[in-house]
Amino acid sequence: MKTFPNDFVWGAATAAYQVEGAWQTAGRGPSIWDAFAHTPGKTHLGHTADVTCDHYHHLEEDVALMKAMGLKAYRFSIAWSRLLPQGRGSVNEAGVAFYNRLIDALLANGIIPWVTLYHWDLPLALQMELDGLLNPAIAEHFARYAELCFERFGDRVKHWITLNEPWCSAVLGHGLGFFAPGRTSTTEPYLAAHNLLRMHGRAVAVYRRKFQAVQRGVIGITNNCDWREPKTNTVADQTAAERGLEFFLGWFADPIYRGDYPDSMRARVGGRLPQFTAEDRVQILGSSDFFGLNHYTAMYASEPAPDAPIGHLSPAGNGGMAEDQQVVLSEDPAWEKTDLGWNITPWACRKMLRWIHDRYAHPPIYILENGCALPGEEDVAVARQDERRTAYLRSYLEAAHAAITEDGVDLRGYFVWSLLDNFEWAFGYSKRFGLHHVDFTTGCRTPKHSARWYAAAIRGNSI
Ligand code: GBH
Repeated sequence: MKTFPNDFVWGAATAAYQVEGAWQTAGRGPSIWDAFAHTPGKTHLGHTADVTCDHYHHLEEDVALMKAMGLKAYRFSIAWSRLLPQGRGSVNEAGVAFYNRLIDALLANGIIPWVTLYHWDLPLALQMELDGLLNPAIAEHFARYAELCFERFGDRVKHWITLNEPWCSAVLGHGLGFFAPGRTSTTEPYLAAHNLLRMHGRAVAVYRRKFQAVQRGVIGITNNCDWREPKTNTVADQTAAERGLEFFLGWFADPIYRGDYPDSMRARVGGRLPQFTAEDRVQILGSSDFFGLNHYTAMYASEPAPDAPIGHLSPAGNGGMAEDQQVVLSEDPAWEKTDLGWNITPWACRKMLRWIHDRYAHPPIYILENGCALPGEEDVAVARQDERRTAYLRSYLEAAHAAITEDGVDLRGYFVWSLLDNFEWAFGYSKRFGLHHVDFTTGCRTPKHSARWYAAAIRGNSI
């Protein structure tokens, strides 16, 4: 048996667009994901999240599921366009009321809310009128929206996450066009990423200047990173793997913890990689009270042969703009895979944590997402017997435990992705990550084996 530190935070996560539904209810404005999903050909079978889990109308029931598991914390996101239908300007009080009900219900059940301000659902008006993340002014608009959230919810919310996985917004949204707003470019990912960091920096500055002393909460960002394992132990492959991680996580974490993009990126991306103004640099440096990590999988990395073409290994990208980082990815056919084809590599989770610990001077870390999609789970009978998910979660938690006890990593919490089966972005409803099965016709929720196993782990603070 492996016991976790005393105050270890056991959580589960969701995101507004993936679970809420009620896309036109009570004054919610459209987001870029509504527009994207409603565009033919962008999502699996044209699926949209107009209804999805209908969490908007199942709020009390969903909090009861969390309570039944003994969840210590619940990570959810606020839909910017539910509060500000146009992204700026007048406030939709019905949207504020919905999140007040959710926050109050969580607290009444002893569950700590961890709130993400931006999980990819940019108000459509800001895309149409300003070009969204490509316009430097987006940072001010985000800071104003963030301030509204601190004002209205900060008396009860003490854990803030500015952005979820800016890498996805940059690479998948503006590089490969796989996510909203569906742009394809080798320049725009770097511009979007730069503005995302500026958005984060501004929002944190507002929180620290006006709210933190009184509200006494913490604020940070969560970045995603898939581990890169050197394919061989040659220096060339080790360097390639390191570079792969710098292009993936260093891109977003180095400016926050070290003051600029990694040297390897400056050298390869050249003039397409923006410079920080002195003001932005200072605002972004040190702007995270904790290190949020979303981690799922790993690949081998190797140095390309002199004449070898650099290809995208997967439609979801290879951890940076492939053309720029010059890292060849591959995988071991022996590795087990999830329903998304992602490798199940728990050992890599421990290495990932150690890498962050070493590179960023031992920050407090929270794994804010980890989980897996499994096949056949549209059938509730199959979903209830998800022992493979239980095994996945146990193996990653074992790796996390080793990172804490053997490597001295300051890991303080772990959030499963996800509480519920939900709208899996471009894959629509075809991929299921939930601890609870959702019947998308009836809205019925059913706990899977993994939900019961997780409840026992929480109860015992151990696996
Ligand atoms: C997260 O992103 C999101 O925050 C969440 O909304 C989403 O539902 C959840 O994960 C599940 O997808 O093709 O083998 O190269 C995950 C970020 C980035 C992780 C791409 C896997 C590709 C693996 N993902 N990465 S591979």
